[in-house]
Amino acid sequence: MSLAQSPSKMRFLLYIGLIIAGCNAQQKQERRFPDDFIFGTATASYQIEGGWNADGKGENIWDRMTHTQPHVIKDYSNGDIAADSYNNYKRDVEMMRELGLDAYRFSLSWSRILPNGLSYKINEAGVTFYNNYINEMLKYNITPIVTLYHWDLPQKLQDLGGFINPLFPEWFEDYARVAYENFGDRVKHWITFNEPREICYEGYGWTTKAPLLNATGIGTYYCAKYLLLAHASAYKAYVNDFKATQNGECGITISVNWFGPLTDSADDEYAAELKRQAEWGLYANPIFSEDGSFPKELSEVVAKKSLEQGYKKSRMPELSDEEKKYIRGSSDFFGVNHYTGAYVSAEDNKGNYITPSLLADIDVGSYVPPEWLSSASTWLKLSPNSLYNSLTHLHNKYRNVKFYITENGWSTTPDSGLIDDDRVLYYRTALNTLLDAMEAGVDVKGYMAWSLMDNFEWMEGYKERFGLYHVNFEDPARTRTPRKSAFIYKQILKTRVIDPNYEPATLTMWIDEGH
Ligand code: PNW
Repeated sequence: MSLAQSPSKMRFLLYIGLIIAGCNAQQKQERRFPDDFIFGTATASYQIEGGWNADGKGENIWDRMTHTQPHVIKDYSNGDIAADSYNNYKRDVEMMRELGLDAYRFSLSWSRILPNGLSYKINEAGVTFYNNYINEMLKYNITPIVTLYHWDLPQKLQDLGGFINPLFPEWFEDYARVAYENFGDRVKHWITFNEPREICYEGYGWTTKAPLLNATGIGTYYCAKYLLLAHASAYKAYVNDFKATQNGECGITISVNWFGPLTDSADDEYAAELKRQAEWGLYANPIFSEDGSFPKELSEVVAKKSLEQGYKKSRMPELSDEEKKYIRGSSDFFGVNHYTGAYVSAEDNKGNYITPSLLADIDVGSYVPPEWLSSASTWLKLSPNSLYNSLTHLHNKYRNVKFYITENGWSTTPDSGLIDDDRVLYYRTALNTLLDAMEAGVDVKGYMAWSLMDNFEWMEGYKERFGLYHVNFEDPARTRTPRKSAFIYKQILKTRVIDPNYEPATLTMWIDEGH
């Protein structure tokens, strides 16, 4: 008997077919980003704005360092003009519309708004610039996400000791209030600091970011303490005096790369834990953990080594019970900047660390498999599951925290052109593992690609490019041109699905209806 002659068999097959189709649809459904998931891109003031002394802006630590010590930047360049967003902000917003962004994360230049850093003198031209930028975004329904501090401290405050001055929390709170007062009617997402590790370890404890303090072994830890107090002060100012009327949220962004043990030995597990505590736990624990203290093992190691080295007390300052209480819980979300990962070993691949220093304190080695795809940045490799590992780890460690990925991206060389297949592979891999993490129960509300466009990559100058858009820095107009990755990102945002086979038909951009 043929199938066609057996209605019951037909019905059965149809039924099975529907189940399979249903499962497929459901599977596809599960791999979609939710409609209310916020997709955006990120930038930072000093990296894109230029206009370094325009219309009353004060000097900041990057102006000072690049002008007086140009040799510390790989190509002797600086951010005096950068991508000239100060004059190109309408084009920036047009690019956001081309990509179909839900949100745009950018930072305010403190010394553009408060030239000396202190809040008694406001530079109205600076406020106007940000008003224009924000209003242009809102015209097209693009949500501004504002970082108050992305590394460009007013030089006058640095002259007074910067983050190590106990008055720093007060200065920062005053500045934050000026920002809430002027922009908070339209800005509903605030990030106090971008990447405490890069501020404190690289800038105060080492020489890989301004202000090059090189106070190894001490600078990092003292900076961490006052940064956390400043963050908590700005958070509380928002919650107490603005939240009820402005209805927004305030949090912090911390760089979290993944550090897993090289082997499953107890020593490597401990080494990896120490590394995580030194890299990000130092800043995250006081805010997100239940006890609100600096990480336990790291504190113990620093205290022990300090005494052995003849210090009277630990080089890591204490947080008093009152300070812990003040800092604990002071964030509505955890902003994660994630780029890469490495394996950590208790014995292998150690460096010759300067003593005392954060690296000598933890004294662990790290290993990066040679087969991981390399970017144009020495530190940035495609570490396949690192975003998933970081997010699930943080989710298990700090309960009930909601996350935004506030940066994630890939660098290419200046001459690598517009076909950036490695960047496409990196983004697709990261976004797939982000979906894995969300399916595993991690509460992630949004994702910002770093970066909207090529920009001043700090010590690397213009030698490393992170943009979805290429910027021509030779051209006075700083012309922006979309790379292939821009079209791939646009497609993912529009469909909410990562199609591994999608290829753009053309590299000519357009704006979809509604943007
Ligand atoms: C971020 N790491 O810094 C910054 O927030 C951006 O301003 C910067 O342009 C971007 O990443 C690319 O470098 C990081 O060593 C610097 O893993 C270094 C690391 C991570 C983030």
